Amino acid sequence: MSVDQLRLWARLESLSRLTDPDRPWTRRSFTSRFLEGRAWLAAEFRAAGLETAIDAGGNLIGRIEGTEQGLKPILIGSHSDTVPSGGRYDGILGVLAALEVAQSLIESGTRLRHPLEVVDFLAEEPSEFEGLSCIGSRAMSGALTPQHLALRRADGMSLEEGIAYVGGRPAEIALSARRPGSIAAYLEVHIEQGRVLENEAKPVGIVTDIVGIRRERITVTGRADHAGATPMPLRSDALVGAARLIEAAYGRALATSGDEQPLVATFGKIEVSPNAANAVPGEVVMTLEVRSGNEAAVSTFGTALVRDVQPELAALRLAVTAEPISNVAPVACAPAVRTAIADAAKANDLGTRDLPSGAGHDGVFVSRLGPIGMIFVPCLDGRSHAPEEAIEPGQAADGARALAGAVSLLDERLD
Ligand code: HGY
Ligand code: MN
Ligand code: MN
Repeated sequence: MSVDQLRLWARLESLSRLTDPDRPWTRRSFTSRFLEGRAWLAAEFRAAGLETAIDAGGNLIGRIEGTEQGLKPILIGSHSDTVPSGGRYDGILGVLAALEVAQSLIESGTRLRHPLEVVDFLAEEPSEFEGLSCIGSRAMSGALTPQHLALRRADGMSLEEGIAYVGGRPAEIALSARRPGSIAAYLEVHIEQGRVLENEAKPVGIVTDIVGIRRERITVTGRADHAGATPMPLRSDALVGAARLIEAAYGRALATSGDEQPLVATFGKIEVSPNAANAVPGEVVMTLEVRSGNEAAVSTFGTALVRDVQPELAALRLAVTAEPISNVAPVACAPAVRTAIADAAKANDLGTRDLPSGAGHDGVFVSRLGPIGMIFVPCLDGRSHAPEEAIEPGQAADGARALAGAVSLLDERLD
């Protein structure tokens, strides 16, 4: 069974163009733009011959029945939402490679033993609901709580309302969550979002594990004052305190770069108030995100940072607090799935390289339901979460070929 490279590339072009025109490429979850993309995807799923529906958690799922009764489904897919001003391929490559594999199976008359489900997971990227990510895969795996559903975004919409807005049925999420062991396997094709495969000229990366991610809300409290009339020794400038925390976090994370499991720390989101050129910042609220394969290091980084920098901030007449937002442990990809990917790549003469994922993915939650694996393809200069993100048509097709081969092998090998 072969995949159609031209059709895959044409679909990538079509879906990526459904973006906020003023900030390519942007298709934020829970927006009308996202629904445009979903409508297009659902039409493509149906045209390809998939039984298509949206599940309770808002995931778009296209299904092909298997030949053997009672076998658990193989899931393949990714996400179709983006970060603001993100790239064209993060997420949709995995959804459209999965669709290409499913359609090629149907067209070639190949029937798998297992049911096959192509999934577009809702809101994989940090959402406007307090930054919560992987919302659809949390819902599918029973990890979306009533507290999550009660989160509200700036315009007042609750996550519960948001899931209904995209066609989900929030009241049914708890009951319809899938059970551990309910899937045969999950595979996702994704751009690497790093430089390893490009540097080593390897077309396929076999992911070994997905890093753990912890996000905390750090609040620095000072006092808003007149920027002209307030002498420097009397100020409580919250942004100066935030700068000390940011500098300290950067240095501590940098120091781990040579470790076997390095840690990365990012303050990517920051709000200053009153945020006026002529006012001393009275408060800073920012998100500390820490990632590593080393779970213990991730869980203690924020607490240690605040504890150690707090005296310096007190001397600046500032207070600092840290509140957890989310915490996801690192997850290992399943050996049987990794082997199937390696065998499929070999059968397609595609060179491979094992590597960890520094990015988070829905597979972290889907791993609660069964064995997972990820197939990385190179992207230009490793760039992602930026409009410069780029891949070649052949690279996209290589990912789809490896996926097609791995699905066929897992279908033969798994019960
Ligand atoms: O943030 C991540 O790692 C992923 O791109 N959502
Ligand atoms: Mn992403
Ligand atoms: Mn992604």
